[in-house]
Amino acid sequence: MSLTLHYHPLSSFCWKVLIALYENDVPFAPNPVDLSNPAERAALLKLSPIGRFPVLQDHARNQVVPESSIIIDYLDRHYGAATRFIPDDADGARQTRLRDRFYDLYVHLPMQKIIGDRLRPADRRDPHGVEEARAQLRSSYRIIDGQMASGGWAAGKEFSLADCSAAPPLFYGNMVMPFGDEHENLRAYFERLKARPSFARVMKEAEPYLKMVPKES
Ligand SMILES: N[C@@H](CCC(=O)N[C@@H](CS)C(=O)NCC(=O)O)C(=O)O
Repeated sequence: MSLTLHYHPLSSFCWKVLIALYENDVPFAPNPVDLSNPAERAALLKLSPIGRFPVLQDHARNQVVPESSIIIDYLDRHYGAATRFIPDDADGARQTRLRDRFYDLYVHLPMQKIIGDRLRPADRRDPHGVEEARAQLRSSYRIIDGQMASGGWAAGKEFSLADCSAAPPLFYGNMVMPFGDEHENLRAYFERLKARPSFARVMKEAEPYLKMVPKES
């Protein structure tokens, strides 16, 4: 098989890439990485010095591709099929990449901060940082609710890179800081995402692991 995805079944950034792979039924070999295992960590670091997943390895093209957005761009160019993730026209592409950045920076990172803090020892927590992350997430929910007023997908009429970016942090975000009754358009958008077969499959496969997500303490 040409593609190997180095990943973890609970990792939200890996979900983002899994959605893209499942959208177009691209065959790949999943390689779950346990970062607490020194040999597996060293193997990942050899591929990508940042030591984070996802990392895609394309054996046929002799390429190692880290970073979720870059991986999806790569899949779009080299393993493209029915679902195109980045439109060909420059304005559409810019709008899609902008939304991708929005979801990574202003939804995904604050969500990670909130969950990541729960994994820290009690005396190493960062309540101020978590409060800032919650404020950012709150304001991002409001922004998304406005963006989604006319329905559709994150960057317009077509499912795209931006929706792959949106689904995982909205899933975990809603877990740690529920959307609330006031964000009707956001809730409707999330329902559309959950009904999308690619994301439904990702959620189903992650189900057995979800009990490992740390609860508030
Ligand atoms: N910007 C990266 C972020 C990747 C990332 O943060 N991955 C997390 C899992 S969701 C990770 O590898 N965490 C392990 C660690 O930090 O040690 C991307 O888009 O792929």
